[in-house]
Amino acid sequence: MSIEQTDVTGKTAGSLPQLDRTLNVFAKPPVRIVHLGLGAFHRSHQAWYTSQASDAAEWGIASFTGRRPDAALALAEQDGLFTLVERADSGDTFAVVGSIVEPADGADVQRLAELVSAPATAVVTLTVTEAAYRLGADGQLDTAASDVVSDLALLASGSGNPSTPLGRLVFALAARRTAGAGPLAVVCCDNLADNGMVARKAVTGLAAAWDAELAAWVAANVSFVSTSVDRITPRTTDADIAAVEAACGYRDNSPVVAEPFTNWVLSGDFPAGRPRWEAAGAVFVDHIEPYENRKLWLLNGAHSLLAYAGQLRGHTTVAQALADPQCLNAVESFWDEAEANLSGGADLQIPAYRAALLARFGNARIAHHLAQIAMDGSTKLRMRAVPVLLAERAQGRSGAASALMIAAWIDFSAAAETFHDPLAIEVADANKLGGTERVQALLALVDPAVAAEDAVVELVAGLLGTFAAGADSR
Ligand code: CS2
Repeated sequence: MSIEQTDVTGKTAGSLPQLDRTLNVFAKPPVRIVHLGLGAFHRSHQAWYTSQASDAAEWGIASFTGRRPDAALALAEQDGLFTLVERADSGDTFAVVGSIVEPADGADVQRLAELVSAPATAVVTLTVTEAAYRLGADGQLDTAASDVVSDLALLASGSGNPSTPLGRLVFALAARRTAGAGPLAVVCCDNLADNGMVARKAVTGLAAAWDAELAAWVAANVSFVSTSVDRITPRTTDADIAAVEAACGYRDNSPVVAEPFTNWVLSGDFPAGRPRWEAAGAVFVDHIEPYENRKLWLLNGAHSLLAYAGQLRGHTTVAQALADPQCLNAVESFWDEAEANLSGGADLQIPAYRAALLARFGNARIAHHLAQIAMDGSTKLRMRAVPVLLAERAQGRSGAASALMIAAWIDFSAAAETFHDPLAIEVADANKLGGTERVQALLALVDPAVAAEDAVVELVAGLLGTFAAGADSR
């Protein structure tokens, strides 16, 4: 793919990019990857890596939206092309990404099944959000969740199309089995610990509840690859669209803005092949856990802490919250706890990783909104705060800095005007209770084992109100 970049600070590196396939070096690559979750992050990450692979000409992506068709409609008007704005402290660079060759409405389940069952399709990637896997706090598929129940009914009766991403994927995998198109890899790119296993449990759980033979086929033919994905990608704004127009001289209705930093670590098999993503810097490892934990705890953990603490203290973006000493201290203390429990040795380069995070979070030109990060906290805290808290307590320490992240979430859940969470109703009910009972009920929504420990309930209860306006002394 031809990538031409412009430095908006003045110097032009190459000619201006164009949203025009005829000007790109390659014609449309054939669809060999199907993606679920067409959003900004997918475009700045997997689509970018695929466009930079050394065999990019062979790998096109059909990318399906989640709940609404809008992103696919807008992208389809541009033949799938979009501008990636890399926003550094020092300026912007612009590049056209051409790997998405078929932007599609997620509701078009027949097209999804057609593409997943095509023999050329080798990889299915997923960015469907942490909450979409519908695993309960016990780590198993929540077969009582209302959307799981209704998808299973639709699958069983054959009377309509499933509406959840996992239901749609299972439907499409059944079509691949019928077509005899052979094995393929499902690559989970959501921020979950052991995300390949999570995807496996969700997919096989749903398949087994529908059709035992399909579940056996999935077990024998689908490889679930675990990955750690990283690139800060805030939501695109109208100002971003105007910036692209001003710098590039064309109208792109779907640009995506991201930090220059990007990282992808993968572990698992690709039985039908894969793009040579390593040419773009992707790393393939045998043991992903240390990388996963480093990213989930240090980056995502700090993000969640800043999201709740920062908003309680009146901040809007990550960079603003980080500039507040009270929030920064909380992050550093949480990082100390996380670091003490990260195994992986010197290879993980934790001091350099922490320093780089401070610089990445401090990039004030990336307006990364805390409200966006604050969403789905009950699921996110399970990955970001709970493992560190439990590890600290297992070592005989208090885990106070991890507990503070949960306390901030609890305070935020009661104070927020908009509270977006798969358990929002349960959270609202728990918030009607008082004192310790309330804290215990809220903790139980995050992790029942944590809620069962009276000492943790007391610890969290004692930390409530830390980030209230004017509470600077803690
Ligand atoms: C963030 C992530 O919204 C969130 O929960 O923590 O989207 C984060 O920006 C990415 O994982 C960065 O790679």
